[in-house]
Amino acid sequence: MIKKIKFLDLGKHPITNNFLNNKNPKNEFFYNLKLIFHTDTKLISLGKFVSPRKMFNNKYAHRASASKTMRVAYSKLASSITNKYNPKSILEIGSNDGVFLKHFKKIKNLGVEPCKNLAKITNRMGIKTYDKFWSMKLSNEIINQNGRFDIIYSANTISHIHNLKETFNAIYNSLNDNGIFILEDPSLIETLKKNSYDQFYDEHSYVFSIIALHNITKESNLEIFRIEKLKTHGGSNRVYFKKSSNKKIKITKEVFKHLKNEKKFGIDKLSTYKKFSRKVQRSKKNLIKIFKKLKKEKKIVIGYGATYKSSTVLNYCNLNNKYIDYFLDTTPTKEGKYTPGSHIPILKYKGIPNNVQFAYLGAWNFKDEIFKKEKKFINRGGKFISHVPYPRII
Ligand code: DWN
Repeated sequence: MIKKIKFLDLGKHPITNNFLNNKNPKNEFFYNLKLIFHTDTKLISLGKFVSPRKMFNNKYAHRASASKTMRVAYSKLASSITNKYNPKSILEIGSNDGVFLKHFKKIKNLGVEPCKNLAKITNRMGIKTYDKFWSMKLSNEIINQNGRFDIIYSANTISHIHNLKETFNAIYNSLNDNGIFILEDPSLIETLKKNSYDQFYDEHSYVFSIIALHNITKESNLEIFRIEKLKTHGGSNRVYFKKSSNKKIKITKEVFKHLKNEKKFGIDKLSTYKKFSRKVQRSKKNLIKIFKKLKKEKKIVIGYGATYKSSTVLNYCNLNNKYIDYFLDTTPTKEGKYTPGSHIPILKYKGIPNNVQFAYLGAWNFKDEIFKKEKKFINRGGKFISHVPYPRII
């Protein structure tokens, strides 16, 4: 019997991509953000999914190429795929602004990107992009027009798709017999270790463990054969799959090591998530304490990086414009807007102004890049605030 058990209620949340045009919007959409443990597959998911069309539309704000860290990571991965597998064709599911696919102009490269504003960018770059949601129907349409693929890559996208069974079946369908599917998504074990509960929001229907991925994909005849641990996005896994029928590719030792480590950590036990839930509630209390103290001391506090993730923190901890004067963000489509639910203005990044004393790290996952860039702020005594791995002033 499939059992789904709720272990954390994060309250009411808006659509994280809904950056607002004004401070007092009418009819802003909210949903209940709850987290669920699936006892059969050991998956962790949201309790209720938000309609994909509400989230992924032609006003999608996030640009994968916005950070140097990610531009470098995608360029390195492209070289490594080319050197190791020498593919003749590649398909990317969730191609965003083409930051990865642009490295494959010499071979058959195709994108799938349901956010029409983004698909337009890559189509203009000469990368054929289907502006549709990934499905078996689309997989068959692409096969009819372009054939199957040597490599299918998908970063920070599969965790956003509700129907995993159809998703993986369609990936199997679109792969050549010797083809490889590479998935990259935030790691559940890292999320638990870092108490980064902001990995959960409308778009992240799932945060994957290797155990859950192993359990789900075997039904689609896909098999994990290699795993790379990444620092990106607060700790991610790059997981390589082959068709189960392909015996030429050997399963590496790390795969068994990851499965063993996760089991030892308790990824498959409800008690692990109950403990996480208690830690998250404590984190909320302590973060609010920091902001209240700074407010009382009349400090000038801003936000740095109006991330989708930070929406979970701001709305769960009721942090609004009373505590954070404004956010700075380098993404042009977020400039002049307000953060969803918390209604904090977002300003164009032109360096941190001299009067700012504290900056809440919405983009804590880019801490190293940001600390390097903001030496002037740090040297003049400016401090960052982060809730990861626990609420603190850095
Ligand atoms: O999975 C997802 C990830 C990959 O991207 C999506 N569901 C949505 C989005 O989530 P996010 O907003 O939490 O992602 P990032 O990449 O952590 O966002 C970083 C934000 O911070 C961007 O808006 C750019 C901004 N930024 C900045 O203003 N100055 C980033 C850096 C590094 C900077 O120096």
